[in-house]
Formats: sequence, structure tokens, C-alpha cells
Amino acid sequence: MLIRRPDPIPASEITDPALFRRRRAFLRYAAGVLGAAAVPAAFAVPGPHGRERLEVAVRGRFSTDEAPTSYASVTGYNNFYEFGVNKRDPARLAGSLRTRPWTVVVEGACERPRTFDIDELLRRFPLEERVYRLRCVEAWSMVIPWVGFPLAALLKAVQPTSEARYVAFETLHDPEQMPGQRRRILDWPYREGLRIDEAVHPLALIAVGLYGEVLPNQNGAPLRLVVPWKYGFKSIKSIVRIRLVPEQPPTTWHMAAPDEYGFYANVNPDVPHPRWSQRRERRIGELRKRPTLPFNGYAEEVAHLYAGMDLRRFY
Ligand SMILES: Nc1nc2c(c(=O)[nH]1)N[C@H]1C(S)=C(S)[C@@H](COP(=O)(O)O)O[C@H]1N2
Ligand SMILES: [Mo]
Repeated sequence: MLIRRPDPIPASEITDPALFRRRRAFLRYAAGVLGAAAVPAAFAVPGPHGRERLEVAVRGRFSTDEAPTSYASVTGYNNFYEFGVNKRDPARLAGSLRTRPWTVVVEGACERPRTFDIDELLRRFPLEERVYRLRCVEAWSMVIPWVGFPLAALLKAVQPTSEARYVAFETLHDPEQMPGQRRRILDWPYREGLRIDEAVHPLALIAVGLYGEVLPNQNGAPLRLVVPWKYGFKSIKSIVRIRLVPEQPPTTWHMAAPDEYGFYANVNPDVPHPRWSQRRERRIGELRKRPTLPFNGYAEEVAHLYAGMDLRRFY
């Protein structure tokens, strides 16, 4: 169920008091040194979690009113195989990822293929905060206040042609920065894809932050996809390439285990993973399991995209 909510995370709920005091002290210090009125707008004052704050233009669109998962869990319990296969590895090891300079190539079936610098994207697209559920295929879920812009806005900038029926995404491939890539756990680089109508759906988000601040590396900095009605693995991290293509592109988990992970990967409690049920999920931070909802609760928005498709065959 989606409910509009103007300001979904009161600062008091999410701010660790010690960090909050530290920030206040820092602001007083900055005001003292520079004079209160002289603190320039671009002065990067860190947010309550110590990372650079993002200027959010729109809040609450498409947002759930469920309580966000704690910042500690969102940033400490991750799947990012480029930094190891254990949930704690990315937070420990992703510090080696350099997120500046960073460019994203958007190419293929479009009139204006080009390379975007991450800072240009941040200036160009007004940022929104959207609180989405994320449902991993491993049957756990979180609620995450993302900051980002619609993928549709980025695709529109390159003017896709009628040949553009799918969109293929690639993560950075650099074993020097990503220690997990020194082993062939997966066929690197990590690849994902969407059909074009899924990609331009307003729920499909390019996230550049969470909890109002710049994305931590373990969450896919400096930019990652978020497709809230699909299993988490579709939401590819640390993207360097986006290609508009005529055919369904190969995707990492489908290549690794085609019987277990399909191209569509829409959250579906009626289609079990071959080795476990998808009926219920553990919301990180809760004890009792919750029922899993079709399309992760976003059926009203996206079910029409799959009208007439057999979602058992196209899992
Ligand atoms: N490049 C890349 N993207 C990835 C993954 C990965 O291993 N590598 N894991 C996926 C999986 S399985 C999930 S559940 C989500 C987890 O996102 P989070 O750690 O930000 O919650 O990222 C997805 N994106
Ligand atoms: Mo996942």
C-alpha cells in the first residue's frame, strides 16, 4: 500500500544524539569562524550520519509510511559481491572504491549518446526523497529512504530511438578497487537489465543518496538503480554504463543460475525460489515474519506492465 507522506523521517527518529550534538557543535564552530551569515551555501556541512547532505527538492512521492530500517542496518547489512559475499563485508571493504571522478556512459539506441559526470547529474536533476521497500530474494526486506532522480529523466536526456526496447546496466569492473572481483564468484562486471517500459516507469529510481546524505560506498555509490517492485538483485550498484538495446540483455544472476533467477524477478509470493519459499520475509530489525506482497506492494503502480504475461514462466 502506498501512502503519500510529506516528511517521512522526522530527524528525531533517525539522528543518533551524539552525532547530532557533534553536528550542532560543528555548526557553531563554522558560524564562529566564518560569521553566521557568511557560511556559504555550498559549504559541505555533513549530515547527522557524517556524510555530505544532499539538497532534496521533493519529498514523499511514492513513499511508504512504514518505519525506515535503521541507518546502521541499511549501511551495515549489504549484498555487494564486488566486496565479498558476507553481509558485513561491503561496509568493511568498500572504502577502497573511489567515487570521484566518476562517469556514466549512456549509449546505444539513442539520438544523443554521451558520457555524464556524476557531479553534472547531481546539478542537472532535482533530487527526490522516496521511502521504498527493498525485498531481497533471500527473503529479508528493508525500508530505505533513498535520495535520487527518476531513471526516465536520464534516459530522456539521450533521446532513445524506437530500437531501444531494453536497457542494460553495468557496474564498474576494477579488481584493484573491488577485491571481490579478484575471484570469479560472478561473471564480472555485474550486469542487469530492464525492459524499456519498466525503465521509464516513474518508480524506477537512480539513487545517489540515502537518509538525506550521499550514498555510502557499500550501498552502491556514487549512483545505483532502485527498482522497488523487483527482487533486490535487479537494483545494480555503482553503475558506469547504461546501454539502450533492441534485445533482452544478459544479466548476472540469470547467467549464474538461470533456474533460480529470471530476467524479470518481480517480487512474487506465489513463485517459490527452487530452494525456498517466497511467501514471507524477515524485515530487518523485526522478529516476526511478514507476508510478502505481489510486486513488493507496488502492484497498483506496476501490475499493468505485465498484463497477459505468465509470471511463472517469466519469473
Ligand atoms: N553491483 C552489484 N549490485 C548489486 C549487488 C551486487 O552484489 N553487486 N547485490 C544486489 C542485491 S542481491 C541486493 S539485495 C541489493 C542490496 O542493496 P543494499 O545493500 O543497498 O541494501 O543490491 C543489489 N545490487
Ligand atoms: Mo538480494
